[in-house]
Amino acid sequence: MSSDLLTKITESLVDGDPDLTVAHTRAALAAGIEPMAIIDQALVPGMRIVGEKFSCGEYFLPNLIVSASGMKQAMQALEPELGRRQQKLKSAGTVVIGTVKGDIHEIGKTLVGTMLAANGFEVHDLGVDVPTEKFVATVRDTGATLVGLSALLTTTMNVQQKVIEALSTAGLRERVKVMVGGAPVSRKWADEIGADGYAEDAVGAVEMAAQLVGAKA
Ligand code: B12
Repeated sequence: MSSDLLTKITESLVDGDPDLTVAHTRAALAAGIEPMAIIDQALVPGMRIVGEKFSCGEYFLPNLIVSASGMKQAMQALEPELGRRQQKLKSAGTVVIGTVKGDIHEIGKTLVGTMLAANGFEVHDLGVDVPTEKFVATVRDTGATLVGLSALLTTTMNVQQKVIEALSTAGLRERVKVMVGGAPVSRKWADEIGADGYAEDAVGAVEMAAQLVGAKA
């Protein structure tokens, strides 16, 4: 019975039906399944499948967006119960993410943030047009070990470099890895500006994040 419900949650997430994912999630809670079990045994495996389908070309961006939204809504449904039980998500690491100053493109950055959260990272999404000092202050305040910088314009790519320099100036560069991305960004650019990692898409970003945080531990 409970494994049936967990399977239904996973399937609806993979099929891209957020309403059904939320409905099954609520049914699972009502059936007495622990919120952490729903996350670990249904939602996270579902997002993993979606990521694999995207990587092999079976799924496309819209699939990723809908499933990520299903995951997000299900997590929102679970949050009060998690709080009540004082269960904490086992964090894979703390990440600060945002689109750099001068750039208001948010879709890709938000997708990366959502996928990171779906994969167990504690994500502080600063939004778009984020001042360099805000990245630095949030890294300092949250103790984040990873920062993700998004830039969609050739004219704002250089701001990624400015953030890296500002982190160094603030004495934080030793303890924080920097991952960059966005349509005009490349691995070559990442190397040039001294970033630790680059990923082409949200699935790659999760892999890169796990690698970078693992490398830090
Ligand atoms: C939607 C869009 C907009 C929307 C943004 C709405 C929003 N809420 O985000 C609006 C209409 C506001 C907009 C405005 C502008 N835009 Co625009 N926009 C786009 C468009 C069509 C799609 C971007 C998008 O959302 N893609 C879908 C997401 C999922 O993909 P993504 O952002 O690339 O993100 C993925 C990866 O890059 C990566 N990634 C992204 N961030 C990060 C971060 C990390 C850490 C990692 C690891 C990975 C990662 O993972 C993501 C998920 O797979 C692109 C075209 C394009 N091909 O990119 C132009 C585009 C980016 N825009 C462009 C331009 C010129 C502008 C404007 C200057 C237009 C104008 N004259 O006003 C303004 C800029 C305003 C500003 N100051 O930022 C140009 C940029 C050209 C250039 N080389 O600089 C593009 C390429 C269009 C073009 N071909 O000319 N835009």
